Amino acid sequence: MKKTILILTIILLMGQIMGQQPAEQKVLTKDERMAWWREARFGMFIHWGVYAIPAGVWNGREIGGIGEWIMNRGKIPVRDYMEMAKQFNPVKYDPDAWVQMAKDAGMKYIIITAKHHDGFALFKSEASKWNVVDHTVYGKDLLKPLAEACQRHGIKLGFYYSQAQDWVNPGGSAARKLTKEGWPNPDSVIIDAYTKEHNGHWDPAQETRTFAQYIDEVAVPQVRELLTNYGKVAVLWWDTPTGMTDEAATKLQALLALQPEIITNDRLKRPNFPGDHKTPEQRIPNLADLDGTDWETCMTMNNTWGYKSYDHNYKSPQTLIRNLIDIASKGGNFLLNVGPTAEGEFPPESVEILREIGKWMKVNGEAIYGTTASPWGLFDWGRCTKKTTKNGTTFYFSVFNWPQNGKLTIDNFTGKVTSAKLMATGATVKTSLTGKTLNISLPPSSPDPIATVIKVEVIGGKNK
Ligand code: FHN
Repeated sequence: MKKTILILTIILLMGQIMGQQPAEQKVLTKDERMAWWREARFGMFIHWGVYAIPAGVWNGREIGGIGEWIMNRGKIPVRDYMEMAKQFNPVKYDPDAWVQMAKDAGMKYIIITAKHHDGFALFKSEASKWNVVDHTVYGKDLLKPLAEACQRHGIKLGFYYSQAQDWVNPGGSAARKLTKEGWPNPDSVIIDAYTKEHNGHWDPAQETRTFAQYIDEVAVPQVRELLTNYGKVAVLWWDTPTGMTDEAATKLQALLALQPEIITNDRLKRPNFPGDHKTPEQRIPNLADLDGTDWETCMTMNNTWGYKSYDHNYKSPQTLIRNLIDIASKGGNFLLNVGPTAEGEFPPESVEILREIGKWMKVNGEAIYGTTASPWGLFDWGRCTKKTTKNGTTFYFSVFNWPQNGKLTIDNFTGKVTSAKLMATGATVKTSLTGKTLNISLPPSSPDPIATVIKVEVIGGKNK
């Protein structure tokens, strides 16, 4: 009986959605939907919400862990957290400046937390008054101007949506412990807790609705609002399927028909809702971990996704640029996070890092965009990315460790080199073949201490 009701619900939901679809909508293949994403390779993650107000401190005490988890880690009562949120007033919010900084850094898409686990919606929602328009002094939708700015700048916009965890809208689940990757603790006791209604909650106010009611009354209508009210949405980035059920996941997945070109990730519910790409977090997979599925590493610049006033432990531009190259050389995407302040500004350290990344991308971006994985795996001196062209293949050898003897060799190389030059200076470099070994002669010092790219164009060959 329950299954019949579910099937009828889905049919009804699909009917509603299809009714909003232009009849001529062509169903795209996955490769067609993923084409821009595989070309882009580099995007900006934005974790922004009322958690930027406490910024890691509550009642004068520093709360450990990632900043956007302060309500959970601090076991803050719902009433107190909501009271704090009223003062959210990002008067310095300038979405055009944000998008320009992402664009100048060489990023091609932006994913912003439309609603994170604290349930606070950065957009006007009829499903819950716990949103920036109805609950804060600021009183304006934050996503609409961002969507307009992305449109103006030709940057794709996606929404992160915490579909299961919601620590304020009653019935939303609450993970109690996270693994180092940020996932709920796989320990059986904890997992068991997730499947029981309300385990993980710390305030009775979180328990006045069931999870199923939360899904129907908050998550489904809000995802529909996000996929209806903001123009074309390029990505729906689900997160932490804590307590998620197949029934709930099926309802949410059905809404994607509102955006036929949309891409989603593997976090709606595992393992039977794989989405379009995997999401290694705060780590870059080893070649052995890769199985041909599209993947995107998401990573913080410091140690927190949401802003914390005292986390100044930022990775260097060198580390982040080399991460980007390493990821591209393995065929993945890099989603690099910024956690804006409560006033609506990127932290100064993030601005500076984005500027430095942009300088490198301005010269070498073609070694990242639209490339595929190296046919030779990794080199101890650096990485390789590849682009198939109509005339043959272009290889981009990114050198991290400049050879003392001025020589690079690449074994198992086939084909004829037609051009070889340093992208940083445009200078031609000498190459030669010894059997199947390509020899590249380099100047005494590296023009770019972070990574000098050697662009080698080849005709023929079987360097797969
Ligand atoms: O719990 C979240 C966390 O706050 C953050 O949003 C990351 C980003 O991928 N995802 C979850 C942890 O895996």
